[in-house]
Amino acid sequence: MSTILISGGTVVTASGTLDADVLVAGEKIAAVLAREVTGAGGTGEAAGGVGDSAAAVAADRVIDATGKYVLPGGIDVHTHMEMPFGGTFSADTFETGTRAAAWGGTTTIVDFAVQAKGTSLLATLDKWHAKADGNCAIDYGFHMIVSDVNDTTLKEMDACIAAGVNSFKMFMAYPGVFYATDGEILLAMQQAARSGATVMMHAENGIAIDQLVAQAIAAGRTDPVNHGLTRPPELEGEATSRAIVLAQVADCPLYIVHLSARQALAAVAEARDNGQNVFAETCPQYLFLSLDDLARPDFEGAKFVASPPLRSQEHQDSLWRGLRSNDLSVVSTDHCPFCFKDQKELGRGDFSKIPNGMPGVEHRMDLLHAGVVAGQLTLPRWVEVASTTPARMFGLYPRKGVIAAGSDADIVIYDPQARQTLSAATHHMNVDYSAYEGMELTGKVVTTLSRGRPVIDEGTYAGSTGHGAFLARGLNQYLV
Ligand code: DUC
Ligand code: ZN
Ligand code: ZN
Repeated sequence: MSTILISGGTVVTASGTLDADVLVAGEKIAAVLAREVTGAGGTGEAAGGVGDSAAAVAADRVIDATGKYVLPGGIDVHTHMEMPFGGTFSADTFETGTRAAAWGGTTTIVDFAVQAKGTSLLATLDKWHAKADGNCAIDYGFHMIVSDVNDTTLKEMDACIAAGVNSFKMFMAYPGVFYATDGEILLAMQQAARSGATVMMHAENGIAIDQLVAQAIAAGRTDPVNHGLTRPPELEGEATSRAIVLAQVADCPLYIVHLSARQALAAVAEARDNGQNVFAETCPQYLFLSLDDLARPDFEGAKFVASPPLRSQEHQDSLWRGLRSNDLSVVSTDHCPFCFKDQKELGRGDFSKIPNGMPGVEHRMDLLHAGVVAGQLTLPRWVEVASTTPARMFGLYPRKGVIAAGSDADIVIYDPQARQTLSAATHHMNVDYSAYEGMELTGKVVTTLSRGRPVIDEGTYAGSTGHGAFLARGLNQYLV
């Protein structure tokens, strides 16, 4: 079994930082070897495997991580590779998307299998396995999008759970496509609750939104900014509150995806204060971009069309606060890239035809590190929202999400001083624009290990298609 010693770095986990060397044996972390404990917060998970001094360890390879952070690999629990949407497909395949993820320090994704109306959940799952199997550079799991609630679907939810897919996304938006009525949502929540599975909700009031969209188009307001203006934050707040009530009645764990509005955050915070099993994620685009980007001239705003839409600036402060208070527990990307040329352009002259989604899987760790640099998050909180909590929320912990003896050696060596400029010219996602073009950041991935295998090795791609394995997941580990 080959061994790697990562020496001289600062191990960062959700519970603190520790000056320690990390010994990898085969696919697992064999030991965390403390050099010196750095005060309060320096003990905890990172110290779980403290053993011999590093000097005594011989390894096949030694990676010098002096001056670098050593992190558990990022876990992005919201991606859409090759997703059918709006008459086209998201532009990253499992191959290109997982490669880009690794460049950015993400070692696990959880993608969404999408049930089309009139099809079965199990056939859908087979289809998504066929897309991913043998193509991924890093490990992956699936959630299931339920868009057709009927007796067969409800029964199949249990079979999905047995197959390691125990989180089911539903939509209060997109009438006629993914939309589920309140009654259908209640039925699916009751079904999920019997097994302790989680319902994930796209919480926007799609019925009201469709009226606003029709009014805007009829009035000739067709530019991309109208995508945002016709999806006001109040309608995200309302849908979030309604989802919370339905989950309460069904006694079902609820996870609000891609939360963007302070009204929605307030509803989540209240439910959590009341002891309900309600959780939420936000995404970097809602922390760093705004309605002003959607309003960029010459159709450039189309690059920023995603749902829920980018919000005005004041929502960003609430979201950062929510991340600190843990009312927002996770940051995922909702990576759903569509090229500007030929895909976003489908909506020239009618914003409602612009495919909804933005690229981001490559830059989540870096953008959140920018939040650390700006004082919005602490280092351990960075790791917590980007890796440890996603692992616990979606039943992957402690195999993933922590640097500890016995865990998978999914490890990122991160240079906190390196400078980089985000650009479509240098990113690895299969999309012809960057939502963050020209943004200068401090911090960059040097090396990414997936189960002990270098995928990014000192700034060079060293991975292989098909290394990534399917992860059957357990239940949410936060239920109260
Ligand atoms: N919701 C998502 O979660 N992803 C892409 C589009 C959408 O509306
Ligand atoms: Zn959604
Ligand atoms: Zn999504």
